[in-house]
Amino acid sequence: MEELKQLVVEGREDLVPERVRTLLGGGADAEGIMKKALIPAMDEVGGLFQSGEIYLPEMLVAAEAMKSGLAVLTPILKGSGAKPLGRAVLGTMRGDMHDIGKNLVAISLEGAGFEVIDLGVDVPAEAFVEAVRANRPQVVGMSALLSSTMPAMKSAIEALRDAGLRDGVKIMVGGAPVNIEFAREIGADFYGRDSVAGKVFAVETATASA
Ligand code: B12
Repeated sequence: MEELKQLVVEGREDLVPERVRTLLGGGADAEGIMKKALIPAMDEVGGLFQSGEIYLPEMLVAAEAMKSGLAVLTPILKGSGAKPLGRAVLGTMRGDMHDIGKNLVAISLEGAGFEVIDLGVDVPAEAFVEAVRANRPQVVGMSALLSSTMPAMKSAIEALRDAGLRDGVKIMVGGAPVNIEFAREIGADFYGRDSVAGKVFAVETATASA
C-alpha cells in the first residue's frame, strides 16, 4: 500500500494500474486500496504543493496517476445488480476543475443503484437548474475543492429556489474545504464528509420518497 501511495505521489501513471491489480490479486479490497493508498497520496500531494515542494504540473501528474488507479477499481466499487433506486445530479462548482472526489461520489451512487447525471466540472448555477428541471432527481450533489468556489454552492441553491425547484430535491454538498456549518449557512440539506456519507444520505432520501 505504502509503495502504491508513493507511486501516485510521484505521478507514475505507467506503474499505478499494475500495482493496484497486484494488490487486488493478493486479496486487498478496493475500498481499502482507496482509503489506504490513493486518497492519502492526494493528501500528501496537497501538502507538498502547499509547502512549495512541488508545483502545479506535478500535482496534475499525480492526479492522473490517481485516476489511473481509480479506473481499475471503478468496476469493483460500482458493483453490479443493484436495482434502480433513484436519480442524482452531480457537479463541481463554477471555476473549479477538481473532479476526483465528485467522481468518487458518482461511483458510490451508481453502485447503490442511482442513475447519475454528472454535469462535470466548472458547472454554472444555471446548469444545475436545467438538469434538475429536465431530470427531476431526488438528490443534487455539489462539490467544491477551492475556498473560492464554495460560495458558488450558495448561488446554485438560490438559483434552484428562484426557479421553484428547491423544495423538490435534497441538496448535499462536499469537498475538502466544505463543512457542516457552511452547509447549514447556505441552506444545503446535508454535508457529506466522504462519498460513503453521500451515498447513505442519497439512499435514505430516495427510499423515503419512494
Ligand atoms: C489533485 C489536485 C488538483 C488537480 C485536480 C485534478 C482533478 N482532475 O481533479 C489539479 C492539478 C488540476 C489542481 C489544480 C488546482 N488546485 Co488543486 N488540489 C489537488 C489535491 C492535491 C487533491 C484533490 C483530490 O483529488 N483529493 C482526493 C479526493 C478523493 O478527495 P476530495 O476531492 O476531497 O473528495 C472527497 C470528499 O471531500 C468528498 N466529496 C467531495 N466532493 C463531494 C461532493 C458531495 C456531494 C459529497 C457528499 C462528498 C464530496 O468525497 C470524496 C472522497 O470520498 C488537493 C489537496 C487536497 N488534499 O485536497 C489540491 C487543492 C484542492 N488544490 C488547491 C489549489 C490552490 C489548486 C489551484 C488553484 C492551483 C493553482 N495555483 O492553479 C488549481 C485550481 C484549478 C481549478 N480552477 O480548479 C488547494 C486549494 C486551497 C483552497 N482551500 O482553496 C489544495 C487544497 C492544495 C493545497 N493544499 O494548497 N489541483
